[in-house]
Amino acid sequence: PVTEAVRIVDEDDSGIDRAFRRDVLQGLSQRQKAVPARWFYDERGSQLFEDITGLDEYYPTRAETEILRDNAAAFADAIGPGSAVVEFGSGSSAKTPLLLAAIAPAAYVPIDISGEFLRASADQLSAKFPGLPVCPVEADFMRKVTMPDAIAGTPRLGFFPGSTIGNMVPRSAVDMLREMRETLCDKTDAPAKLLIGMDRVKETAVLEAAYDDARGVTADFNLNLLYRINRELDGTVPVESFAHRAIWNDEIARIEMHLEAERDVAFTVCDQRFVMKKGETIHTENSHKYTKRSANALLLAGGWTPIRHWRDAQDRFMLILAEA
Ligand code: AVI
Repeated sequence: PVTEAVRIVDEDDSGIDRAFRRDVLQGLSQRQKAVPARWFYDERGSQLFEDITGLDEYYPTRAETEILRDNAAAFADAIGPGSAVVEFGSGSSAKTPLLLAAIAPAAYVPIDISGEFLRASADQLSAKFPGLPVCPVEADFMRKVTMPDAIAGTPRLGFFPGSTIGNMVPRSAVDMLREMRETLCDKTDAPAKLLIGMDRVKETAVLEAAYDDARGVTADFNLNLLYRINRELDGTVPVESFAHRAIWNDEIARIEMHLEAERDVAFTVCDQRFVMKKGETIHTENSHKYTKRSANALLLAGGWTPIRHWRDAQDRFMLILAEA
């Protein structure tokens, strides 16, 4: 049984997402132009990301799936039965069945900002687990999300796979972890846990290939942001004059994705004019990589105490269980 998704996105009278407009106009007005990575995920962006997860070069999805598959009994032991699994940014929920099959949950609450994708994946999951209450919520999980009444009083397990936390700078990651704690601990005395995926620091060549694949799918994913700006914010960005770049920043332990202007360009977005010199970039994504220590420090700063760590056989990725 799938309940109707609760819609919380804030649009103006002409259907423009106010937060998207604010982020793009502010971001393009900075000296180093930047647009937050969360705006990649319109329907096409979500589909392109799914395609990325199947690429030879993009190891994180396979590594995390391996951890979930190989440690089912250990997850069941550490988490126990009867939790409401609250998945933050569920996307296509591809890894979720492995977790749900391992721990015998009481309910599943997928939260995602992309509503259509959310409903389709909730339906698919419900078909796989008949009898499991599925309560999708269309929302931005960077802020506290009100949980459906259906899971009142049920212990909650937050599930945040995919190393999506890596797409946030530490300050935002800490804010988000605190909001997740608010979401999961609200109106219940039951304990809350969080199972979170983080990508590990490794060789530069492996990291850069994962974000600049030979088929150019990641390039399309990056460039799709410009098409989205043109479509949804009445933009005139000359997309064909931009190129995808992925660079390892060793000081901060992160991959950075940029869109580089290949010639001098001028364009408008919501009637505001912007100019860029050849070689200037729009910084579109950070993907932070962690060691066990840096991951623990981040979780602790966000109000979560790490209690278990699991890794894949090649040491590429980790899943961490923490408690509130
Ligand atoms: C969603 N996120 C964890 C992906 C990552 O690896 O940082 C997004 C991505 N960007 C390019 N490829 C994948």
